[in-house]
Amino acid sequence: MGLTAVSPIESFANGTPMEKVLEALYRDGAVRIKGLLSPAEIDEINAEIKPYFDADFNSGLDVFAKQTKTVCGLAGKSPAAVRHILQHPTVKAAVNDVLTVTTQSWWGDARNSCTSPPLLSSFFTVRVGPGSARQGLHRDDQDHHATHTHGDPRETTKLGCIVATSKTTRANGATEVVPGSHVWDDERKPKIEECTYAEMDAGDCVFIMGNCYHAAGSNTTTDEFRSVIVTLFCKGVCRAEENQFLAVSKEQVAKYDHDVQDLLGWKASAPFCGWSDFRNPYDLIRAEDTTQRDLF
Ligand SMILES: O=C(O)CCC(=O)C(=O)O
Ligand SMILES: [Fe+2]
Repeated sequence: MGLTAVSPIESFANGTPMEKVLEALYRDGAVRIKGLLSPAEIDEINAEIKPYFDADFNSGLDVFAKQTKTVCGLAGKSPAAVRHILQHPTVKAAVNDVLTVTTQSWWGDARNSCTSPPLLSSFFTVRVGPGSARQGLHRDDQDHHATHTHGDPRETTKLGCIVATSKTTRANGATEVVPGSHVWDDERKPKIEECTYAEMDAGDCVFIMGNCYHAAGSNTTTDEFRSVIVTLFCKGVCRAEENQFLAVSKEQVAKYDHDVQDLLGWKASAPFCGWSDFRNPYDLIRAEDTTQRDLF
């Protein structure tokens, strides 16, 4: 019948008080902000990323259509994206509210209250090319094997901020979102009829809770590229206690047996935790054929 009963994700103007934005985010699992970045800021980011797209990188992963290009590691490639997204006051406020963890614990006779600040989890572009099939609906907090049992909107380890760097439309692959799915249990399977589409102008963003089902849409156009920057943040506790990447040089890790390399973090944890350029990090230190990447 063409008509869908799924309500659109609520949109707010940039600068709307955070209480209103967060209320909608916790209620629906996702919320849009119009004009988070200015056209000049988007141009600056796109100019910094262009050489990497021109280098024609394709993840080779099944979770992206083969016509979809990705550029990962933006924190090292685009200082403008760092400034305009990671340091944006609205992004910081949302991330801190969703992901800051404060817990009380005993240390001897002292009752300590400690606060763990959020971390950047991944920072990459997704350019969906003409003819791309839709991605599978998924929750981004699956990386941390998060479980959802209490119907609690905040029961997640992650928050996503997807910034449009081109116009995104239903036809060219706007992000599919299932509003309300953030409070579902882990058995319920999301259906396409339950999706709405996060259509955006360049500079708009959608925040998506890590427990909310979503996917890159299909691109049914013949000539439009749909580009977004996916910025995922996670709870600061989602890491090892001692930083083994700084404790042991890459050269020394390469000399250890594979089981030690794995313990030091050079084997990704399935699904999708600990990758580098969407590859298993051990690809960087092991000489043998590494076609099995163990990401999923
Ligand atoms: O490209 C998009 O719209 C979403 C991509 C996504 O959900 C992901 O890669 O986890
Ligand atoms: Fe995702």
